[in-house]
Amino acid sequence: AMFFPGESHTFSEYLLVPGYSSSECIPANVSLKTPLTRFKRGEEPAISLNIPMVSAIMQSVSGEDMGVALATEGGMSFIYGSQTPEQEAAMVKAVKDHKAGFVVSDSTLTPDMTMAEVMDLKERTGHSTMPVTADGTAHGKLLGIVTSRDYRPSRDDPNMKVATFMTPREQLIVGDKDITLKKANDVIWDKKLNALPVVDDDDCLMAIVFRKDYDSHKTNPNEMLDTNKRYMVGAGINTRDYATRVPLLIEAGADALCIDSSEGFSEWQKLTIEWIREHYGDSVKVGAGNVVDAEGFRFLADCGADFIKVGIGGGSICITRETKGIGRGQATALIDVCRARDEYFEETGVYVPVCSDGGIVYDYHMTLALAMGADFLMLGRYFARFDESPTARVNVNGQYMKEYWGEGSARARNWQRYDLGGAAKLAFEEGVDSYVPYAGSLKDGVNSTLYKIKSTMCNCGALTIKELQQKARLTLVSATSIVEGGAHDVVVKDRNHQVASY
Ligand code: MZP
Repeated sequence: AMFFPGESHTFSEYLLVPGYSSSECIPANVSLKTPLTRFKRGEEPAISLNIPMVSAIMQSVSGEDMGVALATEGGMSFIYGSQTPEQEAAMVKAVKDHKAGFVVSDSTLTPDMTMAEVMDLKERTGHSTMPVTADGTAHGKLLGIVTSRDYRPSRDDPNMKVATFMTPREQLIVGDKDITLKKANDVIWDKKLNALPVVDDDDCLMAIVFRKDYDSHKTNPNEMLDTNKRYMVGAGINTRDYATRVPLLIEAGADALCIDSSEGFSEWQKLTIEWIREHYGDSVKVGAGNVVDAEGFRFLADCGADFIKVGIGGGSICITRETKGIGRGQATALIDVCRARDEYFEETGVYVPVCSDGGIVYDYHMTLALAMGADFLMLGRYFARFDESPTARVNVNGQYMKEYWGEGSARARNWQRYDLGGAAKLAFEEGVDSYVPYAGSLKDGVNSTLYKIKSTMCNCGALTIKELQQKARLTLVSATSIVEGGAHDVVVKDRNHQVASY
């Protein structure tokens, strides 16, 4: 047998040591843009993400609502493949057909906020819209908000939804434009405007409206939509029925595919990628995985995978390590694979993005994974907690939970993910069925996480993910220093605070 030197470690065993940060290094200046697909030196990737997050290829995570919500924030969902090709294609099409409209900042604003609080919120969430008052300055008091319930089909164009205000106002000033409302509930959306801050006579803001694709962490508002202004969405495939599934998914408009397998260092993946290249050339983008070492990476890179996923056994619902004894600590696997990715780039001039899949428990784990070299992250449990995941919200002992089950559980019966040839069935379980604490809307959760990531990047003196990877200084921590990192030697009053890891 060959023994890998040293132990394999996981994210919780590492910390970042801050580096010098200049006065330019503020969260508002951080870009989280990152490549999704392979590219040659000096060229741009065919697909980039504006935030380094994709949602897991799982029944309990990635359906239509997740697809729309995550694309809105600048990431991408991979619709689950453990359904018929027709069902999966219909979900992809539903995301693609979803009209990119306008949303109202209905989640975080409250009617009694002061202007200072609004500005603070703007800073923390990265929302681009500046509240503007009648005289064009930014002051006043927030009076109310418009919610998404106020959407109505436009009278001019029934395919377009517009915000209608439920509170009657005579005079509304938007930047340098005057808009006069004739009566309550009149449509006041002006298609030419990106943002529509509204004030009443007392210099009080009534509402802040901004485009869905108008957050500052998206460097170019249009980048999250492909040329027809449609949401980007990915889809999972397997190594069995690709000849049937892939054409349907491409026809439905999938932007990227990903072979969903618990173990990717296999000829099955090579055959799948070869089939795609034979039928579609490079026009269809396909990720592969999962692998946990340099050899596995190089194999899939040579097969032509557009991106490569790392991670075996680290998923929150995964019991593969217990049942089969295979896997590797996620941090060590990621560091090893990212080193191989960089060597491959040096050698061939081709950059193959690496996705760290599974095992993220705390928000800071995401920053660690990016610092260790990941280009983006695939998250299951994290997204399962939000309103937009396709599972039921249930009350368990007085606490709201969302259901979350593994693809290798008896409930999902995704035998293709664990397929090693032979009979088409799930021989034994590799995943569990579980609950995760309900965490509200994806928008709020993701924005709070991104702000933490950006703040830590600033502490490391980095304004881009590439810069973070170059500048990050990481240290392994001892078991006792992990204890030191939490609240210790005090009696914590609010126990919830201790478990509120987000
Ligand atoms: P996590 O974000 O919940 O920690 O992990 C999600 C990842 O776990 C998925 O993207 C997938 O790679 C993996 N997964 C999904 N189902 C199972 C299973 O049933 C699994 N064992 O390991």
